[in-house]
Parts: sequence; structure tokens; C-alpha cells
Amino acid sequence: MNDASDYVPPKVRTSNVANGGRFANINRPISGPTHDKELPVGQHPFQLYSLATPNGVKVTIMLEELLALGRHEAEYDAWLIRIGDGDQFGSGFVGVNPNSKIPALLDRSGPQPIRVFESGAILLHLAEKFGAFLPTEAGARAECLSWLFWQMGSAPYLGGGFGHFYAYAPVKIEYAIDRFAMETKRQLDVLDKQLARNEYIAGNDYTIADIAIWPWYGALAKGLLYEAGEFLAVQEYKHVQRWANAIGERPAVQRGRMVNRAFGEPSSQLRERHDAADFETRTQDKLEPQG
Ligand SMILES: N[C@@H](CCC(=O)N[C@@H](CS)C(=O)NCC(=O)O)C(=O)O
Repeated sequence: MNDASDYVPPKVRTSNVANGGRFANINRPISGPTHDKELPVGQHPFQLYSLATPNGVKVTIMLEELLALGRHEAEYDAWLIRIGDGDQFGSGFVGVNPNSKIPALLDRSGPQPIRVFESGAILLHLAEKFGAFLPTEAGARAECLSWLFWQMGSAPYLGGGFGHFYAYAPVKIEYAIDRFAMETKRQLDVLDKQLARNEYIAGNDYTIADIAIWPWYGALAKGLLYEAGEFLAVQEYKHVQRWANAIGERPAVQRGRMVNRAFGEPSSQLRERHDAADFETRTQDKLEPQG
């Protein structure tokens, strides 16, 4: 280990000194709104407030998959929440998600609006509402939900643990990187063994388990997360590679990845989505053509 430290935690944490890490400007130890700001509301039954991070993309993929099935009642307005600018601490957003994290959904399809936060809860809410991407037979349903909740429990090790210390922390701490890289590789191995025996995560069918896991572990396997493909030797996970490629080719997945995206190639950014035609007409390259 190359990073012995003389830091001794005090009895009570009181420090509010910025630690220089990425996101240090938005992290704080209390919850609740920092400012008054109503959320916009469009004309569709579902109002999504999000950003195209892996957690956000789960929901836009789900909505695009439902629309691809011909379920027009799944039409949605997707509003951009810039977490780097603190939009998640506006009073309207906190009303939809008291935890101030994207994605947050307002289901206005019934007599009273229903708020749903936590990406796993949103996937389950939509799957149950539309009777899609969630098996009904008890065993298959339990398998699907087990993998959905596996993802919800595992991703913080990948993102908050490995990704944070490998890519974002202002210092490289060997102990932390090694501890979370080991866990991330173990998770990839869990998935690889599961996908050696099954076409999709939960069996023969494409489900919300795939929709939840692909934006994290599929992206990781394709070297799109934290520039860590070589470090984690992701090519070794052959079955994860096969599955990641197959899911990535789905048109609804390709559309879902673009929604609320405010980074990357301008043609890949559909910052707000209010209509299916927006994919053709309102990507950033069309809204702000260069030169
Ligand atoms: N468990 C939550 C995690 C959501 C989450 O961590 N969202 C991040 C972006 S991926 C966020 O909004 N961060 C803003 C912040 O921490 O202030 C879920 O799956 O919905």
C-alpha cells in the first residue's frame, strides 16, 4: 500500500471544508430545498425530471421501450435537471424526491398525481402499470425482482466506491481503489456466470432487470464508464460482452440514452424530450448548429 495517512477522525464530524473532490460543490450533510423553484409540467401523462446518468437512463429506456411496444399511454415529457448546478435542491424537485437525486417521476395518468423516486421503484411502477417487462409467473417474477434489487444494492459499490475513488477523488488511494475494484470485478463475474446460462439477466425474456443493469454494467463492459475498461479487463467477461452488445443495439435503448443528455456529441444530446419527433429535430446539433 502506498498511501499511509496520519489522518485520525475526530470524535464528532464537524468539518464543512470543501474536500476538492468532484461534486464537492453540491454535496452537503443536510437534506431539503435550498431555493424556491417550481417544476415545469408538460402535456403528457408522465413527467420525468432527470439527467442521462446511468440511473437516469434506466427510466428513459423503459419509457422508450413501452412506446416501442405501442403503449402510447406511456408518452412523457423529460425535463433536464442539471445536478452540477444544484437543480435537485429546488423546492419543486424536492417535492417529487425528498432525497434530491435524479431520476424523479410524476405520474399524472390518474385522478391524483403520484410521485415516484428511486430508479428501481420507477421501473417497477411502470412495469406494473403497463404489465410489461416484468414476468407474472411467481418464480420468474421473483428472479427478475431479485436482479433488479441486486442492481440497486450493487451500483453504489461501482459508482460511489470504485468510480469515485478511481476517477473522481482528488487523491489516488490504493486501498480504496483496490477494495472497490475487487468488488466491481466480483460483480462482473456474478453477471458473467448468470449470462452464460441465460440470454437475458433474469432468463429468456428481456425485463426491467436488464433495463436497470445495462446502463451501469453494460456501459462498464463497453469501456464507457470511468475510462476503466482496460484497468478492469472488461473484455474477459465474454457473456457480459455478448449481452451488452445485444441490449445496446435495441432502438429504444439508443433513444433512451439520448434523453436528458447534456454532454457528449451534440447529435447524441436530446436535452428535453416532449415528442417522439424530437429525436429527429431537437438534438443539440440541430438546435445549435456549429458555424
Ligand atoms: N438510488 C438512486 C440513486 C440516484 C442518484 O444517485 N442520482 C445521482 C445521479 S446518478 C444524483 O442525482 N446526484 C445528485 C446529488 O447527489 O446531489 C436511484 O437509483 O434513483
